[in-house]
Amino acid sequence: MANTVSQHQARTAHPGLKAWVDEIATLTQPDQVHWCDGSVEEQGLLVQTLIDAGTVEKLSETRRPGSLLARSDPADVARVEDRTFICAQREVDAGPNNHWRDPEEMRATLHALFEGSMRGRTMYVVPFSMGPLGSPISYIGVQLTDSAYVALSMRVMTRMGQPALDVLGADGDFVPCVHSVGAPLLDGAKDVPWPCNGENKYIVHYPETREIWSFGSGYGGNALLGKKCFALRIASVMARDEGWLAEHMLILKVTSPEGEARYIAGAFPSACGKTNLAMVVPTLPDWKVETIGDDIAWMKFGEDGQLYAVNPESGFFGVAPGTGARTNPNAVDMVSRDTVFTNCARTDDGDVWWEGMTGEPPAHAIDWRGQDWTPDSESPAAHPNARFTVQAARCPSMAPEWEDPAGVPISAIMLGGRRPNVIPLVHEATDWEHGTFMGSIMSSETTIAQAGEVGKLRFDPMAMLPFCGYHMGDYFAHWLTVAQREGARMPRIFYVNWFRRDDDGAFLWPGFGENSRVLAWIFRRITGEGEAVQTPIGLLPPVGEGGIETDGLDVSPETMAELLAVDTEGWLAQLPQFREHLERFGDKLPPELIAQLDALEERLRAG
Ligand code: GTP
Ligand code: SPV
Ligand code: MN
Repeated sequence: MANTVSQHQARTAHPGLKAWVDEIATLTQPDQVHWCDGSVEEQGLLVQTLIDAGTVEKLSETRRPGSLLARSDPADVARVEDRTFICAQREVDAGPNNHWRDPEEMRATLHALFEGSMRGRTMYVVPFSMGPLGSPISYIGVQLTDSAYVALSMRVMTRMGQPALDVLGADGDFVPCVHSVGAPLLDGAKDVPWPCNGENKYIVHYPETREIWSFGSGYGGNALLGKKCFALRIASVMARDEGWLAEHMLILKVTSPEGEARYIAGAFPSACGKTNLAMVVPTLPDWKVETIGDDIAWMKFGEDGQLYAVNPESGFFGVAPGTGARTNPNAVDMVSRDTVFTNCARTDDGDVWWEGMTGEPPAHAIDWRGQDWTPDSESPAAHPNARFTVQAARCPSMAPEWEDPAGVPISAIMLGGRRPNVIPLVHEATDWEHGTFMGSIMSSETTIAQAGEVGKLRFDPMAMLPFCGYHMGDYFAHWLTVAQREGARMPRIFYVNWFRRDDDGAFLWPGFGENSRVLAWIFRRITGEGEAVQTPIGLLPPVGEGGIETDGLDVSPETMAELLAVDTEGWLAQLPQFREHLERFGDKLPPELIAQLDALEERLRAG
């Protein structure tokens, strides 16, 4: 095996890239260096390496062809926001939304950690394109990693390998991303199935030099550095500097019964429904929804003044629990083969299982920790942040144009989060500035996608709180500024909430496929046919005629009225929190947002 690996040669004429790879190899001292070409042979090699190491096991070829199951270390199951740093030169540029460390001090800390950190391992050189290869909206990154699991995942999640090196050419720019699981194998020590460094995790970004260094974790956004680290934290800084938007948004295409199509983006925090909505199967007859992306949108202005979006990723790293035939049949089909599952349970017939996959749990399974599990067990079979990793091309609802290098024109942006009360099912901003304000006061209950307490309400502006690579006050200003551009035709902004609950904690709105009813109303608003009523908080669908289509919907008229009511008392009670939240951003808070808050208060008090 070692020989096969070392046979790979760098097929790049980029002196800067070669010098950097040499420099990092000298620092981290891997046994060998493997330049990833993205070939099928290489995929086979990575899979075999992972099987030999016990990191993954093959699932049944009849039940789940071409698929693998990985079990992570229980200390490495989600993003670690308290170990994520933005090391801008000046603390004020990182803002109160980020953990800041002095870049020089951080470089010294990391240098010590990375020194020799890849001993006994292979360093994979993973060139990748975020966005369609060669698109004017795309960028190149190169990740160095000592994890074969990460290299294999990057192959799914990005356009990885020789084609990315070809785009880079001899002198192109790339974002350097250095990753180590932080578990060197000294003197032939035996490896563990999921090497990581539970005590010493660092997810570090240098925004000015556009560099990423990640240490100690092999899981998801901590380790697949093209995703949150590059495509959001670093890209948000690039977008600010260059006049575009890098956002934590799904992108979908809606086609009406008349055959007209529109593209809509949606910013919901982690584990708040982006993947599900991006692949939704409408319950409304004759409406069609197709998928462009499920997590990240890069949007640049076209000559016509519209924002054109690409999905920078080429795969899905989706939440497994809750994914079932009723909630997301497209995803069920998509993961039926050629998928890497992480922290799901394994059934006795060599398949995977998770809570919400089927109505009936298996009588016995091996849980995500590798232990016997039965429906009587106290803990879930799959970790709540268990994920599937699969190529986007496997998704039956992909829109044919999902890889169009020109991107797709965005007509509307949805904002949303988990709010058990106050926030109605949907309301529309009166204009871009009002919509920016809505985004700035977004809040949501925390989920299992990040380490920490679950179900705690926190402000998460534009779903970017953990992902904005600079001061959020500057980020709000950037949203306001892009709309000032000559000839800009900004998307309309809508705030949705699928997560209202009754007094017993049950969801008031059935969600999933029924969300198509809200998409249809948004569509009609964009095309100018839809009705809305002006309220103190914005534009709402009329209850009944002309509003949300309720034919065939199993929700009582009373509940619909509750979902679409303006809870004036509830909003008034939140105003002091909104103010306190916005004031955190100090001098950098655009005055327009305080003016919006004052105006909202005035309208609410006027009734
Ligand atoms: P990240 O990948 O972490 O960014 O998450 P995401 O925003 O893509 O969330 P995803 O679609 O994976 O959904 C996360 C959880 O929310 C799953 O358990 C879903 O079952 C649940 N969910 C998604 N859509 C709805 C909905 O319309 N209603 C309800 N009640 N739950 C939903
Ligand atoms: C999220 O947490 O928003 C995710 C999962 O999409 S991760 O890739 O781990 O960031
Ligand atoms: Mn996400």
